[in-house]
Amino acid sequence: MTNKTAPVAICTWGFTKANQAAGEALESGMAALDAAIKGVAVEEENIKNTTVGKGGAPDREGNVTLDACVMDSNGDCGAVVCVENITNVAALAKVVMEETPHVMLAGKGAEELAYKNGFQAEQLLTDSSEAAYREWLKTSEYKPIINIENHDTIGMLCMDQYGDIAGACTTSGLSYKMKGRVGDSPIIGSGLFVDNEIGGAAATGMGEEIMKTVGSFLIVELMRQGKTPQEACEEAVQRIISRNKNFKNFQVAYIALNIKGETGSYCIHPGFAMMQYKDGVNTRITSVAALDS
Ligand code: SD4
Repeated sequence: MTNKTAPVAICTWGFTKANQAAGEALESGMAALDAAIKGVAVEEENIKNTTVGKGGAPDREGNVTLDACVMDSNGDCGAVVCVENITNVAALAKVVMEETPHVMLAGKGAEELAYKNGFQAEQLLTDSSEAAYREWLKTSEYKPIINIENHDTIGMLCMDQYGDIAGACTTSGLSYKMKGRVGDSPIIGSGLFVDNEIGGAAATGMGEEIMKTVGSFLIVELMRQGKTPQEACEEAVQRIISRNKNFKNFQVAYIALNIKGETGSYCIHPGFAMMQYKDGVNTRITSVAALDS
């Protein structure tokens, strides 16, 4: 049975090409999870994106470590954290989901699984991210900065022609993070959550704050209670704001999609946008921000 509103793809930030790739894949009949992985791969391979995949900013010791997760419409999920030398970590998260009895693999274990499954080792630190890192080393000032400078994680939700929803989320995390630091993006329920009977949500921004409120799971549960994707995203952001006097010092942004194909997004600071592919049209939607009002 074909869903009337499908296919739909949404993703964090203004990743036009990534969302278009997912939308077109869905139009051609690809399943939601594969389309989401294909879409986010565009940014994983984009060396100009310094917070995802190849070209991602390193940790404070100069190593690029990537985090990703995927969640399928049947509730299965997979995740990898702190992975070096592999670009397409969302695809690797799917391998964890399908080929292992586990949900999450870290570091070397995840990397070895990648090689066993045909992934190639790649140098993730590009000349320009190394140059930026060397510049950063001069002050070594660690200050997670709002919006533009170091947030560009891609979280994507897709609804395929059958109305099934799945998602992927992939990142290099915060620039110049502590060695071993893992944020929300690969944590099921925080950076991404999907319930095929309700919808899905994905997050970007300050992972520590998203994790404390299990943001994406919260949004799906709020939709279960009858909230629209927009209302659910707003309530999840307000939850963080109401618990954190410091909220003006960081960005958190959410996107959500429900089974009707309705979408929503909301953030703390202005400057966040969601891409939406719907009815064959890929649109950039500037998100309303809590600090707009
Ligand atoms: C993290 N949420 O690791 C990620 C960072 C992010 O765009 O969204 N960057 O905390």
